[in-house]
Amino acid sequence: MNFISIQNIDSLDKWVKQALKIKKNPLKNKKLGKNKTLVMLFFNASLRTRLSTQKAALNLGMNVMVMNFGSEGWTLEYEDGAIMNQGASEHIKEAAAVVSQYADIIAIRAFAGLVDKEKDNAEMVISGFLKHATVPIVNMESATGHPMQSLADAITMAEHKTEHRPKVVLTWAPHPRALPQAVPNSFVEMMQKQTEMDFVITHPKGYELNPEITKDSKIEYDQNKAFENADFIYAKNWSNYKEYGQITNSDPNWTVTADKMKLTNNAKFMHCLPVRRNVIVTDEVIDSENSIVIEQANNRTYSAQLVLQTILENVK
Ligand code: AN0
Ligand code: CP
Repeated sequence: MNFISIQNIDSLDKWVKQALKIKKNPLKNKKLGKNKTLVMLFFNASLRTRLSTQKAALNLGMNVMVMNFGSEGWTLEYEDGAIMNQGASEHIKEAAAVVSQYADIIAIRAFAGLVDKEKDNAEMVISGFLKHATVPIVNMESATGHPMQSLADAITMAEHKTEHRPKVVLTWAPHPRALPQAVPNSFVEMMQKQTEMDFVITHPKGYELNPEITKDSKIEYDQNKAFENADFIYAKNWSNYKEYGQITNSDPNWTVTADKMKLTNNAKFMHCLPVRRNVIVTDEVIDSENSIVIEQANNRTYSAQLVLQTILENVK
């Protein structure tokens, strides 16, 4: 069993309930991972994913090895039949097979390059490991998805919802650097699996996410209108998907402010972090009582722990 996408979750309600059970007693399965090793490979920076996934593995009694592959590993070749007389030193075929000798589970972070849409959509790194590794693979944010984040988001909303059918708004916000669509993609896919929530995406015209992911999810281009009566505001920047990887809008009017939060039903504020203060969201909002970003980060541990536990139970 691999955990690559939100689509690997059969019943979201069931997974959220299980994660909340783990949160109540995180050390209950301390023996499950005994003598099993998680190898985490990072092709990009991380704070939360690295520490929460490591903590989850330790809670399960696993051993953990972490490698910053992007800066410390050999440059990998992914193309079949490549004549390797250029920059890459090692082929994914050997690299993935070799890491599998040391690992019972391999977790990988490899962001979108945001240059070549087809390459990013092909998930070169994750697909290469899926093809050539011999142990389960976990996605810690790939080119197109960040499912462990969205599972943590679902857990956090379940804990903080006060309405029977809350309204959840995913809002684009400006950012000085081009960011991937992975977080909003997985958030959308997770929201599509919610049975008792209304969902609206708001972003400037032209910033549509991949339509194969958004499908018939509602889009409202007027941010103020989208915020009306919302119970959760989930802010995130992403770069343009059509004009791939470009920043075609940096309008500060899209920043989440206290005035905008006043339009909501006393909504909770969410962001996956790291966040640029006073660009994505004002200090006033992120420092307010309605901000649940730290609890969201805390829930990354239980999201990761459920994923690792499910895999360990399946390979036993
Ligand atoms: C990354 C992104 O937007 O995908 C990671 C978020 C979890 N964010 C940045 O690079 C700032
Ligand atoms: N939210 C998240 O994945 O944070 P890091 O990039 O710090 O891991």
